[in-house]
Amino acid sequence: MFDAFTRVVSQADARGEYLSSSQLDALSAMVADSNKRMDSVNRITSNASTIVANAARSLFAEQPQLITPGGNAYTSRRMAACLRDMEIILRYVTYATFSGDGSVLDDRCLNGLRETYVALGVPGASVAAGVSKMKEAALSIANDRNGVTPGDCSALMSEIASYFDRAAAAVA
Ligand code: PEB
Repeated sequence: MFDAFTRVVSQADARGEYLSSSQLDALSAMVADSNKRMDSVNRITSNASTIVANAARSLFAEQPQLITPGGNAYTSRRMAACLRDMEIILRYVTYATFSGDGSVLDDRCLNGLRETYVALGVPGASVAAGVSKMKEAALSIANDRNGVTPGDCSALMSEIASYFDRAAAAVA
C-alpha cells in the first residue's frame, strides 16, 4: 500500500536514483493543493450515507429485477449486503483520495472482488452501475462551489473520478 510519496520513493529506490525534480515538483504541487484534497475527502465522508442511499435507490429504480424474487439484492439480508458493499467501496475511494494513490483501493478492496462476485452470483455490471452513480453524486458534492474558496479543482476531480472508474472496471 502506497501513498503519493511512498510510491515515488519506491520507484526511485528501484532504480537506485535520487528523487527527480519532476517528481519533487509533482509532490510539491500536490502539497500546495492539499486543502482541496482534504475538503473533498471531508465532504464525501460526511455525505457517505446519502451518496450510497441515493445511488442504490437509483440503481434499483433502473434495474428493478435486482429486488424482485430471484434478484441478487432480494431479501433484506442481501439488500443490506449490497448497501454495505457500496459503502465499503466508497470508503476505499476516500482513502485513495486522501493518499493520492489508488493502491489501498486495489489491494484491500478490489483485489479478488470480481471472483467473489462471480462465486456469489452478484451481478458485477450492476455493482459497476451503482459505483458510477456514487461517482456522480460524490463529484457533485466534492465540486460544489458553495462554502469553499473557489479554485481550480479539475485535476483533483478527475483523480477522484478515476478511483470510482477503477472500482467499476474491476467488477464490471
Ligand atoms: C464483498 N460482498 C458479499 C460478500 C463479500 C462481498 C465478501 C459475501 C459475504 C457477505 O455476504 O457478507 N466484502 C465485500 C467487499 C469487501 C468485503 C466489497 C472489501 C473489502 O470484505 N447485490 C446486488 C447489487 C450489489 C449486491 C448489484 C450494489 O444485487 C451486492 C450491490 N454483495 C451483494 C449481495 C451480497 C454480497 C455479498 C447481495 C450477498 C450475496 C448472497 O449472500 O447471496
